[in-house]
Amino acid sequence: MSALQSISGKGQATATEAYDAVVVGAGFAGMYLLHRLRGLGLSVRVYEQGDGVGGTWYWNRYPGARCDVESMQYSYSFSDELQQQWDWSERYAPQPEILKYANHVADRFNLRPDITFNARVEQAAFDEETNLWSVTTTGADNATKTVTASYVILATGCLSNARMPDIKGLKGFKGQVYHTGHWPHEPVDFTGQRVAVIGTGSSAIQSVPLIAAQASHLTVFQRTANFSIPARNAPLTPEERHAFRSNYPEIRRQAREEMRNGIYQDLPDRGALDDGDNERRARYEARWARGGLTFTATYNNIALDQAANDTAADFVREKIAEIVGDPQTAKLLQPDNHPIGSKRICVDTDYYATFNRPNVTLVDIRTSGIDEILPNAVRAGGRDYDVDALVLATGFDAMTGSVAKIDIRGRNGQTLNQKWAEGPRTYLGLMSAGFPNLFVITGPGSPSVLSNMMVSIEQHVDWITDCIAHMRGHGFTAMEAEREAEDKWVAHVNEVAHGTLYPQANSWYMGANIPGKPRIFMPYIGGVGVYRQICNDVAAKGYEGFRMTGAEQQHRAAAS
Ligand code: N01
Repeated sequence: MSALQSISGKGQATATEAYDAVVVGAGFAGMYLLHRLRGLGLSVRVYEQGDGVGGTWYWNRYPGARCDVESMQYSYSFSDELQQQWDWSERYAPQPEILKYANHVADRFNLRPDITFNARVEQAAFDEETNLWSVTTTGADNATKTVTASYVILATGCLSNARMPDIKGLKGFKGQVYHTGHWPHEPVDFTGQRVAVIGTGSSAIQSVPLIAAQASHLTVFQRTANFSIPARNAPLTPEERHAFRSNYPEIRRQAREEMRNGIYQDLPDRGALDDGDNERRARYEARWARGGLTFTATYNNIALDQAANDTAADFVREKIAEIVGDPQTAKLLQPDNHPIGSKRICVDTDYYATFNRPNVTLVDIRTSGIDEILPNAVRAGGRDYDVDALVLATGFDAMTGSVAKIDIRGRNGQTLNQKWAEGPRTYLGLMSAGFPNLFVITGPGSPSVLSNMMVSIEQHVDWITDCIAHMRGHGFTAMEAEREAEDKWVAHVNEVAHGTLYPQANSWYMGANIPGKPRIFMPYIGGVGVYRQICNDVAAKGYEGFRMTGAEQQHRAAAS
């Protein structure tokens, strides 16, 4: 099919662009998808609301933003030349470098001609007669445009819908207001300013030390204390790069097939209670000294067993008390209402130590919340804190937020928002029954945010590409998840989650950060290796649990 088809009717020519596939989003998922689908010979159009590639790394430009998975692993594996040639400068690359990498990939694989920037996808509606989607976008000039496509693939990202908190008086604040997830492209200078940061998740934990170093005073408003592990970030040496590069095939294989979270690491061979106090402390000390996310992999039952979890949580709480000089501040910073790891664990550089600075104040808002924002102050617990600028590190409507912003209409005109009103329902996190030929990359019900996103993105893109190749090879024009398979999968995702400590926390994994959002544990916690095997088995069994149709009509049409 050509990228541009002219459909003429009764002498009046109207032109509609028709694509084989429309991809929503030009982050790492959308870019790789474009590359693979073009490889199949498909015409593809990617719509991206930003004016550049990079997705999360395009929007999250706050001070200190960097990835928390080591860059040698948080990178594409599909091109060996790329992974051999790209030089990461640090163990955890900063956001500008990751964005540079995204742009390099876009240029290297000549992706830009098939991407429309500054275009928001507003609606996607499925036509049951033609098996085609109509996709409507709004461009920078506010003009709307509709194209058709056989497949629509949502590569919208899990943490892309920055959430403005509903705090009284926010709109009347006279100074600058920033959201970490929607940071300006121009440099922001807080020198000489009194700054408030609201929130203490990963984004705050990364940005607080840098903002504190600039601001005349920083006030951090904390509703829930979080566990954070030192990153131990450092420049990568040529030897370290070489160690990865020379062993990449095996490292990538293990990350994909053997690791629960898609990060190559040494796996624990025992539970936390299998060691005595001294041995356990030595192991935690070693992981703490090494730094990074893998702290919670010191033992194999930290996410499963409360008593085991307590040993890791106690260790981190002790570390906080050691680092923070003022005992009252240290106490506030020690998380005490959720198991360690049940909220996404944070990785920091000098976060806790920042509270030893004379120009930093921690304000506990756990019970009272923020009363209101005044034109030049934040009022909390009946006290006013004068500020010149406000940084909202209040997170995202995660996993479903960006999908929900699009008016997606499947069979019988049912919208995806109607179908997901009680929580997202998918088969394998890839498709939702009633929405044929609509795929989601790293959707709810897949490991996604519990994994190295690059591993999960590549797995989904490869699976979907193979699936579309299979459909086309067999003449199928529509594919859809079967309701029964979906129900079973949703039940399985739920059951596995409830076998762990994760659902105990009021986390964004559970939708708990958004008032009114259904409390469902959204990602699949079974691990990327297990999940990959399930997806491969489904494909090997002729896409079991999916219904493929259309080949009969094609045969009939060919015969007549
Ligand atoms: O957002 P969050 P984030 N009044 O939702 C608080 C990834 N990420 O942007 O916990 C007062 O974690 C809220 O309080 P509570 C990573 O997966 C990765 O920091 O709801 N406070 C919380 O403290 C991460 O998990 C990287 O009680 C309010 C904070 O705001 C995810 O993105 C870097 C409030 C939000 O924390 C999200 O992280 C950054 C209100 N009305 C992010 N509303 C790396 O790769 C919310 N809060 C390193």
